[in-house]
Amino acid sequence: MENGTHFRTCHLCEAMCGIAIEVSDGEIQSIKGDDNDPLSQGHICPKAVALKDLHEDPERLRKPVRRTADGWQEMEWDDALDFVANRLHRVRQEQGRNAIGVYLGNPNVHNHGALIANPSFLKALGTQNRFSATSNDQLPHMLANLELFGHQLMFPIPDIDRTDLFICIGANPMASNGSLMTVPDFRGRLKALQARGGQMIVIDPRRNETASHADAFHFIRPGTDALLLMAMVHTLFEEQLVSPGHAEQWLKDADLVRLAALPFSPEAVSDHTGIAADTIRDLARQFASTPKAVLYGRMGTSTQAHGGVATWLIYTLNILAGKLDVPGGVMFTQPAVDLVALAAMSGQTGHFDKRRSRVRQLPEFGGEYPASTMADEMLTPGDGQIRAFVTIAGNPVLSNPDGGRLERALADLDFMVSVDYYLNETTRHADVILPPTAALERSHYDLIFNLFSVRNSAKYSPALFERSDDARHDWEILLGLAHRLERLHKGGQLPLQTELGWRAFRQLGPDGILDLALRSGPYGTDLGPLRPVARNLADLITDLFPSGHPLHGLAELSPVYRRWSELPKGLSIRSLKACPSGVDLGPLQPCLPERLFTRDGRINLAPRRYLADLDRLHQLLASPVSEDLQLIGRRHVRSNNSWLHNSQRLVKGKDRCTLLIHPKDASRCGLKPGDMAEISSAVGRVVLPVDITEDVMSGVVSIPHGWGHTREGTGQSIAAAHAGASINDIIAADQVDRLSGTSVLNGQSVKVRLWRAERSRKRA
Ligand SMILES: Nc1nc2c(c(=O)[nH]1)N[C@H]1C(S)=C(S)[C@@H](COP(=O)(O)OP(=O)(O)OC[C@H]3O[C@@H](n4cnc5c(=O)[nH]c(N)nc54)[C@H](O)[C@@H]3O)O[C@H]1N2
Ligand SMILES: Nc1nc2c(c(=O)[nH]1)N[C@H]1C(S)=C(S)[C@@H](COP(=O)(O)OP(=O)(O)OC[C@H]3O[C@@H](n4cnc5c(=O)[nH]c(N)nc54)[C@H](O)[C@@H]3O)O[C@H]1N2
Ligand code: SF4
Ligand SMILES: [Mo]
Repeated sequence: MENGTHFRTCHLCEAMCGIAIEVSDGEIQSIKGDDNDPLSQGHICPKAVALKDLHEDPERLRKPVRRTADGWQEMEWDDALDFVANRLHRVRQEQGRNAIGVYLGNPNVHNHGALIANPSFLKALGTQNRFSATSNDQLPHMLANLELFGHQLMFPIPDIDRTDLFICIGANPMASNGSLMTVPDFRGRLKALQARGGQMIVIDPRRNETASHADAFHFIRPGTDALLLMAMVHTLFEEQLVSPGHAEQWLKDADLVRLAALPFSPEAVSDHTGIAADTIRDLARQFASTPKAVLYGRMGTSTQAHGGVATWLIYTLNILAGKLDVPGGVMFTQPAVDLVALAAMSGQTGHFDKRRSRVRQLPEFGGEYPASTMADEMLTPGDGQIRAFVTIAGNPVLSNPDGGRLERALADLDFMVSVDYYLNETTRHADVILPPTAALERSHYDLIFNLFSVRNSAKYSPALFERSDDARHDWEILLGLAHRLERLHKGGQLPLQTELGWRAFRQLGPDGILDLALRSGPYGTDLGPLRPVARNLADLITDLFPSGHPLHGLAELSPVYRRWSELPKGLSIRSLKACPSGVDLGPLQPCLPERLFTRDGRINLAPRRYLADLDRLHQLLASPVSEDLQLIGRRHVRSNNSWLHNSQRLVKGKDRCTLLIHPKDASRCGLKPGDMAEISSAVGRVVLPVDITEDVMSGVVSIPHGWGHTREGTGQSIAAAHAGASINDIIAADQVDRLSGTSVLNGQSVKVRLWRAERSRKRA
């Protein structure tokens, strides 16, 4: 490791901030924002500095460990991989392939090695019991992409740098730094927006960190967004404000949307949403009459009982008001590794509800079942019951609804393996933990977040620290397991051609494949005489990917592809290495209709699935407004899901895992400042300090997720000293958005009361 400044991308959240890491004597001296990064221009948040803690954390696992009667025992890599492959193979032989379940957590998408290796591993597992964080997150967006644009990866992204009106509903980019909107320095971009006379409006059950910078803010009752959005659609039609602009020529069935919205007048939805009818009309008018405007929704509108319909309506409003595919509206990215085009070329634009889960009959999305039903599949006997489980970079005990039940299910398995470098609430149930290298020991390229970026750019970061001989990357672990499994399935031997493929894959590694993808992508370099060689190589390795995997398209791509012929050329790993702060590839560009993947080349505004789900919305409108307290989540800029709490500098200070409650509700529940509250639901209860505040809507309480480091036998002492409680211990897993299968993480009913032990302690 050389002394000096190393430039790379922070991989912790979606913002892709450029960082400058000062190293001397093999140690990190400082981590600062990289002013030359074309996207983030020097911005970072407090988490970036914690990359040092993560790297140096003595509690981070560095070698495989196996659970024994005398505790965890270290293993050599080959032994560990053989052992795991044999155990998984045995389960498959004895109980069938679906007896193995697998869960992929969020950090996989921040890791190009894992992204490239996972499909081969999943193929080798061969199970239909696949789960991921998607169904606790962005599934409704992917479904809307698929239904409206014909491709699950066609995410419309707010063109925030050129818009004049940013309506933010159910998102908190000031804390999250943006999601499905890679937007480093949201604050700075917002200031610029406001400086050019633009406005931001926030709609949320909590006056969140983003709201405090807004020009207008409206409370909304959790789970009622679809009603509000319907009323906005209603108003657009009623007041002849529908004006799709250049998208009009590809639209169909707008009239069905008009009819669907008829019963949802602003007056009709006002009580339920908690927003005055006049305010709703004004919102619709302001949105329609501002030429450059964006309506943006995220976790709050997606992970709730009507997440599917709410997300569809957000898309629909943008389209009806003429904000799609125009500067200042919602636009599509053109990343250097064009996963959209690659996937389309290999025939994989996505699918939904091709089959249903065994126990609850929930729909698959992209080959995954809703994570809310993971425990059911483990605990319910019968053919296809999950008896062995694999987690890769996930902590579902804390991140999944009803973590308590999932925990019991994990404890009851025949075998479990986790690819993870922490012994945490989930991995403590594993028989073997396989820890990968830490982020700074591997190269980095954002395959996914460039799809969401508010501006096109590209950046490659080589590994900063050399890994030890005894360390394995995620991709090596996954390929190691996949190769062993494939051999075992075939009775020990694979055909020569396949073995050659494996060797080529390992030799190329994710960086070799990335290089091919960059060179053959929109900003690549024509390979010239190397093209046939690359094609053979790509053909060889693509055998190892499932059919329909984006990499199958690799050999067909070309930087001189018609649509791309205008773009600047020359990207490869080598050329990117010469620009360690990254290269700017310009603002988002209109790309429709070429980039539409629907069969008829049009945008169907009223897909059957959404219309069929409107019965539930009518029922919501017809039922009385709930008197129960509604639970919502929250995020804090110094935390990241469940796994950064072992960094002292991030957890220090005021307790952040608290219950936010409105003064009226607090007094109704007999709570005063300084009290502890017991929050309970049908599935569990947690106890937390109360934070009484008018920033949360009356009738709503808020708890952040990712806490609850109270479980025995974990290996994160700092996290355990700042344990908090897990919101997912009281979120029921049987509540999903019935349309999409997405977990209802926001808007479940809970009961709150003074915690009795606290009461008695005070009396004493
Ligand atoms: N109630 C509620 N629940 C939620 C949410 C919410 O808002 N409210 N949010 C949901 C969302 S959006 C998400 S994305 C999920 C996240 O849920 P998960 O992905 O299940 O959980 P994380 O907390 O991100 O845990 C990541 C795990 O990966 C490990 N890890 C970190 N980096 C690496 C790596 O490079 N390689 C490997 N192999 N392991 C690594 C960490 O040690 C940790 O164990 O939580 C969801 N759960
Ligand atoms: N600091 C930090 N950054 C992160 C993460 C993190 O854990 N910490 N996680 C990353 C991940 S994995 C993701 S997916 C993103 C998420 O990014 P965001 O979606 O921006 O983050 P959240 O804080 O979950 O914002 C959800 C908002 O919805 C509101 N809300 C809850 N229920 C409702 C409702 O029914 N209707 C409406 N309108 N609003 C509602 C909440 O009050 C909250 O303000 O953040 C990413 N960035
Ligand atoms: S916002 Fe913070 S955590 Fe996210 S990429 Fe930037 S520095 Fe990293
Ligand atoms: Mo997420």
